[in-house]
Amino acid sequence: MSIAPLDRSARTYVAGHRGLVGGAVLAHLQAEGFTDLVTATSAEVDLRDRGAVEAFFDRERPATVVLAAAKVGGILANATYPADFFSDNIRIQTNVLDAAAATGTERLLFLGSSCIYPKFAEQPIREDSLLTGLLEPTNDAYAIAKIAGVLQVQALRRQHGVHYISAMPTNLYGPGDNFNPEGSHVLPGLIRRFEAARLDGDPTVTVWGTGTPRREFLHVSDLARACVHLLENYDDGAPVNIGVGEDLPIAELAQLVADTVGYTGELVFDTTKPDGTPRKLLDVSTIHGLGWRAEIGLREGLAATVAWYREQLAAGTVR
Ligand code: GFB
Repeated sequence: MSIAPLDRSARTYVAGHRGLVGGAVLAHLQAEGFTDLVTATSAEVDLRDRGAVEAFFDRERPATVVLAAAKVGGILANATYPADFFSDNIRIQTNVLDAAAATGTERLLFLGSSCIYPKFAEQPIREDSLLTGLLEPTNDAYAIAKIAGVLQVQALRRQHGVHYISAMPTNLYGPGDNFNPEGSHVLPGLIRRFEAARLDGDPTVTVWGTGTPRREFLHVSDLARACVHLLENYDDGAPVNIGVGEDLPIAELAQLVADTVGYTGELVFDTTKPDGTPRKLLDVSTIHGLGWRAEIGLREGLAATVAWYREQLAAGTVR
């Protein structure tokens, strides 16, 4: 298939439009002039329910699908609820991928995560390191579910000749994130904790782990742009990494969040909490070769996310 620009008038379904990724993808598609956008809340269509998904696809028959719906969470949520992360994600992606293939969806992008790669993969992590080593135990259930999604995309391409692709983003952040102090990822978790400490005048703030693991952070608006770019410029079964190409230690990130929030107290490291993977910097040469690069720097993106969080806090709508 020669890669053609997406038909902006064709029916386009964003699965997971109320989440961090889906919300950014929907906003980007609207900005790009897509005129026939379809969404459904989980109350309207529970994607874990195969019958409901089949009925939805029979009715809507989208030409393009971005599969951003998933059960996601930070290291503590993944370590605490592995069975839920496995079961929900396997059902969501299997139902959507099967229904898309059965109803003629032409282009589909499946979103995974950088945690699908081996815990001790050579850094930066290349896409071909997939399945070459043991996974990080705190999120192996979620990782196996996402790896299964990558393989299901490859199997559908082989068996049915569909032009579906998979993308593996690094750690994401931005407006629309989950700021729950226990279940969230590190960046929103720290924003919430430092802002509360600033407002309450707390002398110390606890950061989980040793602070030595390194993480890379991509603003979700950059990710949304990458999703459309890949749908219009990539058609192979191999997953494609999406990242910024640089990382930093958690301790440095925590200080950056404190500075951005304006917190001046002490950081305390709670080493009873897990560190997780020591590093997971993604090799982004594939997507750079396709003409996409991240544009939003961490300081700029963090300041905008803190501003957005404060607006939600004032409106009482923080998730
Ligand atoms: O973002 P995070 O929860 O997940 O944790 P991963 C990243 C690092 O931040 C870990 C430390 O070393 C945590 O110990 N950390 C420090 C904190 N303070 C906090 C805090 O307040 N909250 C959180 N959550 N972490 C996830 C996977 O791994 O990466 C997911 O579990 C997904 O499945 C996601 O793949 C992209 O980056 O370690």
